[in-house]
Amino acid sequence: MKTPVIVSLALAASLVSLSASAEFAKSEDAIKYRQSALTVMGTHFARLGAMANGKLPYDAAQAARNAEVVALVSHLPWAGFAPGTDKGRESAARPEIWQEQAKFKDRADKMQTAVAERLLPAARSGNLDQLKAAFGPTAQSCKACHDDFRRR
Ligand code: ASC
Repeated sequence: MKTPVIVSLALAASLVSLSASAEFAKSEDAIKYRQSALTVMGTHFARLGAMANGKLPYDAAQAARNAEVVALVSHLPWAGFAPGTDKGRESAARPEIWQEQAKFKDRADKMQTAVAERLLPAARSGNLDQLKAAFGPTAQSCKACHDDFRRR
């Protein structure tokens, strides 16, 4: 069972890297896109948090599925932060995103690494203690970017 999931994730990731270079017709579309991706990622990440915190019954298969969604979608928002998309729709994005691009990219990379290397294997382990141990550091990688780049 495990190999096909990994293969399909790898295929999906290669499709995602192709689409990451596509442009959006309007700044508003890019902003909607990144907000949607972050909303989907946050929704599935929060379900893992609820399991880790005992607010939702632990279900190993659901935990793995949620982490797979987070892992795939973690690659998507960044294309929506293209130059010129600082305006065009109501957004919590701070101008520093476009002024400090290397730092922003570093934060995004760290989150994707935490998700791929900690959260996903922990969620696939079928072990709640491993999920609990991985959730906090991964949430910290979300927060590190929000602290510097998202309006409060
Ligand atoms: C979530 C979510 C985030 C992060 C962040 C972690 O569940 O939607 O944006 O965790 O709150 O600090």
